[in-house]
This record gives sequence, C-alpha cells and structure tokens, in this order.
Amino acid sequence: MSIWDASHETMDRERLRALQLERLQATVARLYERVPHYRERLAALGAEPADVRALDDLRRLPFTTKADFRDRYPYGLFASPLADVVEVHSSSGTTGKPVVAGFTRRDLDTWAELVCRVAVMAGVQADDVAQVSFGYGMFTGGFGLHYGLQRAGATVLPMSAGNTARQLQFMQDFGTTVLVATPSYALYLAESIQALGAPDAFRLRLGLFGAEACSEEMRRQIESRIPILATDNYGLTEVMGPGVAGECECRAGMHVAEDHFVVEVVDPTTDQPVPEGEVGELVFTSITRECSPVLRYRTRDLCSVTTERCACGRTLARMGRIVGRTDDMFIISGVNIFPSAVERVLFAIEGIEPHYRIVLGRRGALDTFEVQVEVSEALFNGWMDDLRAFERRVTEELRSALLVRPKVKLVEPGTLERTEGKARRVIDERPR
Ligand code: DLL
Repeated sequence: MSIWDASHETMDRERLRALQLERLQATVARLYERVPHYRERLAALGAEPADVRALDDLRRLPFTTKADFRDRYPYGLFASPLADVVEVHSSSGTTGKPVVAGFTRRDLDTWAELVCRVAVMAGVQADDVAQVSFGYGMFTGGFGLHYGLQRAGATVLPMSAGNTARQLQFMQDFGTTVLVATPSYALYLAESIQALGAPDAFRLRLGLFGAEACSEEMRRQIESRIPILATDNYGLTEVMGPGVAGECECRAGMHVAEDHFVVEVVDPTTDQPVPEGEVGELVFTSITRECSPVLRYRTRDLCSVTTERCACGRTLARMGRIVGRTDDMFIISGVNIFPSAVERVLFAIEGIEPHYRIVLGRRGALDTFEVQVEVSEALFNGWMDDLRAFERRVTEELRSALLVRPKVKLVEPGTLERTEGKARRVIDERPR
C-alpha cells in the first residue's frame, strides 16, 4: 500500500493539530481582511482574528451556509482578486443560484495534490489508465479527478459523462484499468459491460466513485457485475470539490485531508458537537485555500467521524459513509424517512434490480408514498401470482423497517431512468 504524502498523511495528531491552528489563524485573518461578509459576521459576534488562540476557539466562529454563497453570488465570498483567479467552478444549483468557488494557481496545485492522495490511497499507480466519466465543466468532478490522476502519474482519458457506447469502446481499446464515475453511472456501465458478454475484453480493476451516496449494497451490486475494487471518495464545491476525503484500500472509512480542512460533526438541531463516532452533520473549515476559504460550512451531510488510527498507517480522521442529508429526509405520516433506508431494504432482497425511485404525492390531505423498483427479468416475466406475492413481500419489508406502508410498484428491468451523473432517487410532487 503506498502513501503519496506520508509526512502529512501519517502525521502525529498533536503536530497535526498545531499545524491546523496555525493555518486556521492565517485563514481567519485573510477572510477578515478581504471578505466583507466574514468581517461583518465576526464583528457581529464581537470577535477578531486574534481571538483564535486554540483550535477549539473555532467553535465560537460563525457557521457558513449555502444561503451565504447564494446571497453573495457570484464572487462575493472570494478572498482573491480576479487577476489571481485562474479557474472557477460551480455546483448545479438546481434549487437556486449555484454555489461558486474560485481557484488561484496555488489552489489548483493543492487540489491536484489532494485528489492525487485520494487516488493513490485507493490504489492508483503510474501505469494505470484512468477513464474519467464524471462530467467535465463547471462540476468539480471531471477536472478535479483529471488533475489529481495526472499528478499520480496515471494516463488520463478525459471522457466526461454520457455516450455509453463510446465509453465501452474506449474502455476496451485503451485498456482502461480505473473507472471514475458516480456510483449510479458506474452501475449502468457495469450492466452494459455485462450485457456485452465479453468480460475478457476489459482490464478494469479499480473504481474511484463519489459525488453521491453509495451504500454498501450498491457497492456490492457494482462489484458483482465487474471485477473491480470499488472505492468511495467525498467532496463538495463549497469546500474544494473532490479530494476532501477518500477511502484507502482498507475501505474502513474515508480519510479526511485534515492538514487542509478542519472537520466537525454537530447536532443539526442544537449546533453542538456530538461525541466522536456518533452521526451528526459534517461541518468543514478550509484552512489552506487562497480564493475561496470557508469557515464552518454546514454541509447538511450526515455521517460519523473517528480519529482512531487506520490499519493503513494513516493518522488522518476517517468519516463513515454519508447516511443521508438533513435535507433529503422526507416525512410521511409524521415519520422521518431517509432514501438510504429505503435503499438498504430493497437491495437486500433477492430478485430486485438496483434501480428504484421514490415518488411522493398528495391525495386530498394525505401524502402518498410510492416506491417504484425494477425486478429481475425472470420474475417480471413469470407468473402473475408470484409477482403479486413478491410485491406484498417488498411492501411488508419496507413497512417493517420504515414503520410506514409504501405503495410498491414493480417495473420491468431497464425502465427506470439511468443517469450519467448524480442519480435522482426522490421525486416530490407534493404541492408546496
Ligand atoms: O460532488 C464533488 C465530488 C466530485 C466529490 C467527484 C467526489 C467525486 P458537489 O456537486 O458540490 O460536489 O456535491 C456535493 O454531494 O454535499 C454530498 O451530499 C454529495 N457527495 C459527494 N461525495 C459523496 C460521497 C461533488 N462520496 C454533495 N458519498 C455533498 C455521499 C457525496 N455523498
């Protein structure tokens, strides 16, 4: 197992905390000087950069939210003049103005370095051929993985997302060994590879997946179709993009690049830190960015973090899988439901294909909750009675896990929409 930057990735945690404090102080001073939004926020608390004397003082600093990014769209949170900015990325902004983040040359260098770490910890080597099937463009996935994989010495195929036939062709012709995609697109590609029926034509051995939640069951579904080791990595536009955290070959959580980001886990309702190892909302502070540093960004992503040393030798904290988002939870008949809980039940049932969709609606005063799920060819084309019995079983298993009875609709394999980017699992048609 190789480590790209052992001096940081295996750093003694006391020294790491000292480095974090030094970098945090510099970042707070930079924001105070250069970004009116942060100066105003700190002033409102009667705080100044000099008040940050220990790492725990971070808890007294204000949070940053997605709304802050939107209110200052596009450049209002930049701490560098445009003359120093060489690249800009943004998130999709499906529910409002997009989030914008800028990169100076040094920021791009850091980005490449951190994505390279994630790639190397997953097992990427210089002789790998890496097919980047994340979208290139304003999304951080394509370019981020591109820069990092190049730094790791891999041969990069900048495919971008989509055009699946061409993806498969190049995968065979160029001898792709590493597939880089969202887990849902990876699953679609894996199904397409399986359908070709020529497994020997492919040399895939490793998957670098991220940008959306991937349950253990989803990972198994991908790995059962193509012979790869699937690894998860995490990041977000507000904090940098990919490279914030990634799994090593032990696959026992994602190592956070703590020499560049301070991670906190807070109770989303009380804003107070939760005990180590418990699930809460991730909050990140970036401490080395020049253009778009962010103080205590509320990610809305729910997961736990441990600082226990990993078998790989890295001392960096590890985050568990993202179990949900504070904003993807929906409420049916007063019960809180995360899509990940629905997925866990479905994927554990033999005969179910790993494609589903949750449709929420309203009839009269009541919410409706439908789960559409693909079943295997054999089941779908078999006896009607068997299909009905299967539907009852799926309904019952969902009801017992979620405590709410959904309407289950079994559909033919291949009917639900496949995505090339992030999957959209929940369709909420309820009037606002
Ligand atoms: O998705 C950055 C990225 C690109 C990460 C490629 C990894 C690989 P955004 O488009 O800003 O950035 O979306 C960020 O996606 O807050 C999470 O909710 C979700 N997300 C990202 N990675 C994971 C993951 C990129 N590994 C939002 N597991 C985040 C679960 C993830 N959710």
